[in-house]
Amino acid sequence: MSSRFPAVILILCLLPASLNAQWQSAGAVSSWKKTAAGLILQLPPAALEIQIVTPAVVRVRFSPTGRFTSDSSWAVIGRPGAPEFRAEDSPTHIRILTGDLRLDIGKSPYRLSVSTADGTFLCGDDTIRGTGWSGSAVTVWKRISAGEHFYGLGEKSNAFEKSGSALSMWNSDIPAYTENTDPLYQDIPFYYAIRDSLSYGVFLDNPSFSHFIFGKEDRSLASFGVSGGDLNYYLIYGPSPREVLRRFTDLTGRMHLPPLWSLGYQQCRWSYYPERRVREIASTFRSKKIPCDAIYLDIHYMEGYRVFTWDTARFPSPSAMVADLKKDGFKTVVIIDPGIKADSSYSAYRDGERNRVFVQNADGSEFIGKVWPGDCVFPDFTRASARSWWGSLYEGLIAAGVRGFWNDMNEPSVFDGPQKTFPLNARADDHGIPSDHAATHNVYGMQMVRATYEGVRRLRPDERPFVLTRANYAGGQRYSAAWTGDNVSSWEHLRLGIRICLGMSICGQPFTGTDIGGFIGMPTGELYARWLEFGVFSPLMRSHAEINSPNKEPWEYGPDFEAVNRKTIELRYQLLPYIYSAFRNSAETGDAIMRPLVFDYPADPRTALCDDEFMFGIALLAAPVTEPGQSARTVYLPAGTWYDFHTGNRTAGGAEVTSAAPIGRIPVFVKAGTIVPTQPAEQYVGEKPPDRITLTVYPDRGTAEGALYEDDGISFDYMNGNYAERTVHLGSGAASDTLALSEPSGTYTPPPRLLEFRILGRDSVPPSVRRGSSPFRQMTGRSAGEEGWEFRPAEHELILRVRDSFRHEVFLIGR
Ligand code: MIG
Repeated sequence: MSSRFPAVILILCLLPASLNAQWQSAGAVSSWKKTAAGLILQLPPAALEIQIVTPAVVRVRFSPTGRFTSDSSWAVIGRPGAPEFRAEDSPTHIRILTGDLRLDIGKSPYRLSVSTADGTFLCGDDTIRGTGWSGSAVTVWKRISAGEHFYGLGEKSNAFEKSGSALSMWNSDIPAYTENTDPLYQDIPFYYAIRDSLSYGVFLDNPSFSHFIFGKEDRSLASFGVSGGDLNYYLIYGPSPREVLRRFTDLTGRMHLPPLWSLGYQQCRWSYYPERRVREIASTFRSKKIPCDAIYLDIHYMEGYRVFTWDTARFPSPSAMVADLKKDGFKTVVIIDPGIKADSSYSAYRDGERNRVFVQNADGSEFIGKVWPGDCVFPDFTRASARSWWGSLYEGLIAAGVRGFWNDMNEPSVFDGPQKTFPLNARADDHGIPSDHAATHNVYGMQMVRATYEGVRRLRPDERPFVLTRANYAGGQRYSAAWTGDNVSSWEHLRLGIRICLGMSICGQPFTGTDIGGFIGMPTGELYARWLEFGVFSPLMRSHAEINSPNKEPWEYGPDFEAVNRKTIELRYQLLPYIYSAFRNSAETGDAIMRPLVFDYPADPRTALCDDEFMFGIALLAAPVTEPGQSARTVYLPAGTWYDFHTGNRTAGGAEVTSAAPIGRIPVFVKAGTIVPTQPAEQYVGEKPPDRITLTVYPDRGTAEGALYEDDGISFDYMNGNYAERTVHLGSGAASDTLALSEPSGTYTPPPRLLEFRILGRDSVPPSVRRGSSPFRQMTGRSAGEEGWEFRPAEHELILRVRDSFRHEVFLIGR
């Protein structure tokens, strides 16, 4: 395994240098012209284009030869029309004013410096090194500002704050990776620079091998470069990290809402078979009353690993099995790898040959590589015709009722050959322009899940696809959720999992998760329970296990852990209204669901290095226990008021607190001023309509606000307005407090249920409560199912309960 990196790096980095041993640096601007979108500058022999994408987003494109490569992008789908900007010429500089930004372009030599409109320096090229090239490699060196911190780059296991690291982008299959392994399976060449309240992002949109160095080569410089093609990057101004991410996802797109069931608990292993074992796993979940929504079939369900086939000895009647599982609330998800067995008796192979969709070597012959089925050919997913061909192959699985698709091995990973991937000179297609694997390697997996997503959506237009991938690239969130590959059953990997998911999450991929319990090895009951706790607060909650490893299902660790794990998974289901609302927000705005503290609190220096606790949705701060033998953990709470999620106790932030954390209880805090919707646990999504939605109100000096988003959970009708989105607001007035629930926007009406408001932090019983203009009844004792209010002095809680009228409601709470 470890031998492949030196090989890749040698070939991709040293080769250009050996062709032309000396680096050349961009020199004087010989001429320039203004275009509708920006400027084009000649720096013979090089050329540079600056595009004003929006007033806060600037694209820089540098070609060492003066001839730009294609202008197409796999990642960028949103390029708004050219905004207005001003260009001012002086003997030494060209200045561009966009409204939000000021660009100063030095003419001799060419150097770019970017400031905000008010003149605050944001980032600038190093005066000495600037932009340089050697052979086909191009790099730019930027000055690091005092106090600047770096984050992001997607799936990275090394230190969360990237100062002092050198990292590269080359999708790679690395089982049992460590903190020092780089690169990993998926690459998002996008980073954040944050100093105090000033942030910007850099997105290097080039899917060939690229690298990023933050103060490692020279403490004062951050550099990034590509092995070939244009140095094509976007500078994205904030000023907040959240605005950087919103603008980045304006460019690269956002996920569609996934089916609600995919936010439930998912159970996987390599592999559940035969059918009897699959049924046994499903019935064990139900008989033990441990909630679960999905069961995965790994590679053994296929006939000799031939994708889109079934092993009929192990699975004699797939449709019947899938239908029975469905009756029990289980969705079946199957793995599909890119390799297609080179076997002339196999229809996918014959059909692909006929359609000429397979990757070709430089000489036009078909590339053959070994993966699970033996000798295989591989669809060239960079070609539109191959993608649509591939998409249609899912027809049979969809007809059999399979609900989700898991795309693996798509870095692409190949068992033989020097680089364990395709030959770098294999043919590829760059939006109609002949290209090669070296130039497109990092989008192979992304284009595979694009083909899968588009095909599945075409075949089953009424249902949102659920696709899970191991390899991806910037923008891949449009097609698929992502998991962090082959981790290990160790405490270290639990810690790494949080960090890696955070990195992907702030780079546009909100739907991430780890193999809960660890893929390789066997966790102790304690480690599994703790990992599952983190899983509740992971966007994707899926357990997985390697072939030949012992059983790792939630009940495999003895009755005590089984009870704990049941409660942990139940908590996930209780939180689903909150989590789904967070997904909706992410799908709409691009916001990350799981966020490092620095993302929400960039001006707080104590958040800069923190990667073992995180925000989950708007309101929750989760601090998983990642060490053995703990019954409490220290949690840093940023400034403000927080409530302990488990006790409702109020705590002041801006300090570390010790939170009780016996096994089964993950430290979670709720940010004051928010509202968290929950529901009773269920065995699977949609088992029965919830009879109650609880909206717990966590006031901040008497006020709070939140939202509840609901829809049918499965179709795309929400895009046509068939959803119900409501806001809840607690306000405090002179004589009374007001709790208002808006009428739903959208046309969806959820099934009838009770709404329960729990307002925390109330010290005394209110003299009166009115619902609109009528007095509201005080309940005595606990009379669930009835309307009225109740004060619980010990809990400092005021409870209001009404049947949901799906209309505007106002409660006036007297003082
Ligand atoms: O070479 O399909 O990361 O989740 O169980 C291993 C078998 C191939 C790697 C995936 C893992 C999956 C396994 N796959």
